[in-house]
Amino acid sequence: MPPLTPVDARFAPSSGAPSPFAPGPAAGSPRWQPLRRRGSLWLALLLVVGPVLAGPDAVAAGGGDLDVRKAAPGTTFRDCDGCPEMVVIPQGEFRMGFEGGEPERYEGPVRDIKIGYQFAAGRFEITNAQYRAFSDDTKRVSTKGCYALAGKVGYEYKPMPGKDWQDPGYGRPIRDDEPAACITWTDAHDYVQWLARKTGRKYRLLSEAEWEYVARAGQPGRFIWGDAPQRACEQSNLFDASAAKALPGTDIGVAPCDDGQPGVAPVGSLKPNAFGLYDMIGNVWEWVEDCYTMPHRADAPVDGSPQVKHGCDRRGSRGGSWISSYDRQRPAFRGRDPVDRISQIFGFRVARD
Ligand SMILES: [Ca+2]
Repeated sequence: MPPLTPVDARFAPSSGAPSPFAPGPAAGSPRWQPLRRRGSLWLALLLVVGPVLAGPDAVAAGGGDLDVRKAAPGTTFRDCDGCPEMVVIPQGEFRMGFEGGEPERYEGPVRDIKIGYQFAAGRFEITNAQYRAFSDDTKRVSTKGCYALAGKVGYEYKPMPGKDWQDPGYGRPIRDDEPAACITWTDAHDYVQWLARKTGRKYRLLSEAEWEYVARAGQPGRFIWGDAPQRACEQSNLFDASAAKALPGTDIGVAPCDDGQPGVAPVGSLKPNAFGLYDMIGNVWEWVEDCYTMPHRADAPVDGSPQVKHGCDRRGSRGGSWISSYDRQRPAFRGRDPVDRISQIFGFRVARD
């Protein structure tokens, strides 16, 4: 096996080769629909008022004994002070994946997924403040040597001695409200187990299918911004015009817009999606529960549960980052790395049943 590097370090800019995204059946397509009329109404309601409900001042309520399988979709809550804010997600179905992708990163076959249960997803990526609470409470010894951008010019990611989540290599102190980064899959998994113990609630990571479902939020196709690339920066902190200006010589695909964030950004800096979730695409990659096989196996679950039987030397990560190529900022793109991979652009989001 060749040396493994963070997902973005393997990106090869276009060199005249055919686009890896040859036209194929559109993922998503008009077949996305909630399972029941009740769900359809919820989605319609969320599409209209979700961003309003999810505004920065919409303080979470409830929590504790909240039954996410019965609560109204769109309900936000927090199970304790310092716990992540959660949003109740309606059941539904969608088409997962894409009949294309980079060489060795085929994203198909496109599959029909039915999520016949409600769950809650983190409204934001887990922040440094939230991760610190876990780290302090468990006296966790952080892994050092995080892959980080090696310089201010060009795009070179390599293990940086001493770098960890407390100093991911930004060249400045971290902020409490930025997403925790330099997080391994094991770190993320241990966090949700700690949070479950602390709250007595069923916290876990999202499955790949759940992640793509909530990232799409009803949006089929390659990008969540549809066919309007100039809108890419509305919801997503991407490698955009401001990042390209701040990091000259970084030869990766630049988003055709300006999100005003040259680097990692505090969570929730941009607009939420129709489910009221922030930063699903961009900011940091988000670890998911699933082990990685490519293509999806014929016996892989299609009910929203994770695939954890095969390929568990690597786990999935989703959603791109503030320094990912534009072609990777797609809801179907599948990152995959060893469970102990530690990178400046790897973070996570939590789920709860
Ligand atoms: Ca940006």
